Amino acid sequence: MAATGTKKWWKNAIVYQIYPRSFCDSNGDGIGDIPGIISKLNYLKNLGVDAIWLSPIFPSPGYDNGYDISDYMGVNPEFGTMEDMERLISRAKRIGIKIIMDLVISHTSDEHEWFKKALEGDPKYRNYYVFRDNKNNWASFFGKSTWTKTQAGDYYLHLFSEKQPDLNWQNPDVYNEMVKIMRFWLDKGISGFRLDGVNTLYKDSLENGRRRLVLTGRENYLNTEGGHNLLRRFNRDVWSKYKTFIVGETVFISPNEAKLLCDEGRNELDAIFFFDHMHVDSRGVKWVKKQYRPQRLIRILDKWQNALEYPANYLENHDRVRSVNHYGNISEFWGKSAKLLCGLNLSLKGIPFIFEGEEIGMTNGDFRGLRDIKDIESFNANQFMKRLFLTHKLRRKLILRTSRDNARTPVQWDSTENAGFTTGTPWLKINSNSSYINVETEQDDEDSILNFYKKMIEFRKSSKALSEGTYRKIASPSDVFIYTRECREERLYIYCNMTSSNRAVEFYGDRIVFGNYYSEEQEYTYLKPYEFRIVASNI
Ligand code: TEU
Ligand code: CA
Repeated sequence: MAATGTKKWWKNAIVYQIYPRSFCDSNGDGIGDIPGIISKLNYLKNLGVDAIWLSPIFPSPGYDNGYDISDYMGVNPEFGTMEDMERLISRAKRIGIKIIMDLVISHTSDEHEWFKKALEGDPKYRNYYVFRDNKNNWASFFGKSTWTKTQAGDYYLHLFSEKQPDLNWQNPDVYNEMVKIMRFWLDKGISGFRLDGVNTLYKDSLENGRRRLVLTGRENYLNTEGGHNLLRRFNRDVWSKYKTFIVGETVFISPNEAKLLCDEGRNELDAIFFFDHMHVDSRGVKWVKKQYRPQRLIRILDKWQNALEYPANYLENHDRVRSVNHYGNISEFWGKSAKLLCGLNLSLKGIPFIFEGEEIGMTNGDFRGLRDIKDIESFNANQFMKRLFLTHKLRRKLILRTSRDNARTPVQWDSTENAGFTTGTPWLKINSNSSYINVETEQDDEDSILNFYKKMIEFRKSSKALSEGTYRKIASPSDVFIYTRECREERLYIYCNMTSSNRAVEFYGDRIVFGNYYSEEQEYTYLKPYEFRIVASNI
């Protein structure tokens, strides 16, 4: 697949994110698991993806669904055994799929041995975390204080929940532990890591921060020089020794900071996830909405296309709402808009990430009320809103439409009662639209979203312009995204009408080679609602 022997494998890769809890349950306990993933490897191969990003599978008390790790070198019994994991790695390898593990190194669970020993007063392990006699004014990601009082009367730092104490990255022992952990998994045959919140690791100081609406205190730890140094050391000591792909989840990241992290010459990360496009329709905090305007999304994507050589492109993940709800239209144009978003994500420059269920056009959860929601972030938000005296009705509305659980509902495999996800009771409510939005139904339908994904993936793989070419935006109506992807042999014009009405556009290029409308429906002076098309040019 790679053009030259030296080209890094991930530069042409298409990655599929699995949130194990919601993917496929093999034993009827209602929770997705590793044998479930193994049973779907052929499905993924058929879809055409090259790598899987596996959300955390480590032992965890599960307050943040595995993003609170209590043992980095084990497997959560809810998901299976180490043998299952080894089997997954070797079976995937046999069919040419690589595995990227999600590693949360900014914090552990408070039930990790290290933290337990720290609380017992063991000085070695106390220095793994951040204990202080006094709190500062920092705000946490989950809307509560960042400091929790211990029985001894002092406080520990946690940027997320109190169940997720932050590690002290100024302590070289913490670095050495993580080196061991990364080698342990790489030696088992995985191909890299998705590093959770990786630009927050190294705290320069614990000074009070400037007061902000979101994340007061962040200037003390975001993108610090100490943080860059840690990544360079990991790269030198571990990653460069294996053929890894390392993608960092980076919060509040700007293009300039991202360039520093991804610049090949600096030997830090390979790619980063940016977030701007997730916030197009919110005001400061995600619970407060403003109207979605496609031009804002287009402007942001264009900015990131120009900033980085290999942007990690995604339209949804386990922390966000479903993209077809976010940027598409789930009533009249569900199929068309889901295909448009597929076309967009898979024709941009960079590394496309597909989140489980996105390929069949899964929509947000249809929760009946707050009682259906399980996420800790939603729980905390509800508590917070209660303190502000928001009515139940309002809290319900704000939380249901934005909760992370919207993307975490079980994958819909068929039209049976529990959507083929489980034979038991699913841990999170399955969307009732599984009667028609499901893998089995879509496999049999030539015109389905799923088959569109397959064709688009194939198209991308067979096109040098799409997988390796340059990107350039072309002037267009502000809510239509038109760009070229070009290499020496091939120039493609990509058209994305991001709206639910017709849009007049200039027609460039010679032949329509791909699209989400039938050729007899395609016009040469305007685009139809959510139309996606690729036009080749004779150069
Ligand atoms: O998310 C980090 C992060 O930046 C979150 O604040 C994210 O913006 C939030 O979930 C949106 O509501 C990572 C994981 O992806 C997330 O699932 C974890 O909860 C979090 O780290 C803590 O480990
Ligand atoms: Ca299970």
